[in-house]
Amino acid sequence: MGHLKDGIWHDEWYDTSKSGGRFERSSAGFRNWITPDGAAGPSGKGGFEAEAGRYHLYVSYACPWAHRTLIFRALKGLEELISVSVVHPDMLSDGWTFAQDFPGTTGDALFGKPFLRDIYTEADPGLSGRVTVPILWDKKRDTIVSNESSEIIRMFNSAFDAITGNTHDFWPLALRDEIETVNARIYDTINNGVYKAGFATTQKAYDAAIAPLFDSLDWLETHLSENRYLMGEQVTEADWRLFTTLIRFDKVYHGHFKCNKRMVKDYPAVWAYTRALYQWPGVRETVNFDHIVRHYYYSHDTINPHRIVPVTPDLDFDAPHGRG
Ligand SMILES: N[C@@H](CCC(=O)N[C@@H](CS)C(=O)NCC(=O)O)C(=O)O
Repeated sequence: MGHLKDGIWHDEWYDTSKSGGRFERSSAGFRNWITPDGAAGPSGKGGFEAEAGRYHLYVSYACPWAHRTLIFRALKGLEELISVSVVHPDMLSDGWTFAQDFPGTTGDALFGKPFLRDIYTEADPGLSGRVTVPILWDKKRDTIVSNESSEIIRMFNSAFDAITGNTHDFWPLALRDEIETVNARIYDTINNGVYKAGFATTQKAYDAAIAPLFDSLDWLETHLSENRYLMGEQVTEADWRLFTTLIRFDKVYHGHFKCNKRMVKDYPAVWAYTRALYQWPGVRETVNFDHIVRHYYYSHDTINPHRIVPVTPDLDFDAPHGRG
């Protein structure tokens, strides 16, 4: 685990000494957009037009942010258009690697490189920054389009519609303001909230993360008892962004990140909602619990120094959800 400085790898864990023990996620560096005609998106440069076979996704099955992009690739019928490389679940002193001694890994399908950091330096040999998944790579211009999952899913939502004919809209214009509001709360208190609890290095930082996390889960239980999805009757990106944290919660975050006040399965509506999303056509195939459980328990040696990978609860995600 580390980061690149001027293109050189430095093996260092997150430094929480300057933030009172709080984990602070750094922002992604590549912010271009694929658009139907190659026009520049809301940020970054233009020139990335939607084309079949041009783009490649680097993901970890373990990572909730990368998982969003795999879900959108499936929901939007992009599997044949956008190829994928899957890293090894262990993220140790070399960061994410393309080792292939774990089922489901693919190696680096484009360059045959050993490490994910090599993809970043391929785009920019002097790069400084964290080496994160997901990465959306452009095979034509040989560079990274984006390494920000929240933006990659919005590209996938619409940029390729004219090619695929799939016009399902998970970010509908009429709901955008409401989606942004819900996304902000869920990102801060749940998606990133579990990380803030788990990576906290002071009691105060942990306490500050855990209370809002469970407040939000309590709120979700009420909201999802009255509404089928976060926005009511229509499934949107807000649901898929929430799902990738809920699906990991009982097996990993509850124990490993000390989010042990309650489990998702203790919240009847949230648990049924999680199963309903899991059972959505194409989604089950994006969930790989072997990678998820192994990654967290084996990679975070500041939290779990003996790297014991525990047994996790048997959960029947295929049980009927009763939510229509
Ligand atoms: N803003 C990024 C965050 C991605 C991210 O933090 N990914 C984690 C894996 S879950 C990672 O690769 N971490 C490696 C590191 O921080 O060095 C996104 O949402 O795309």
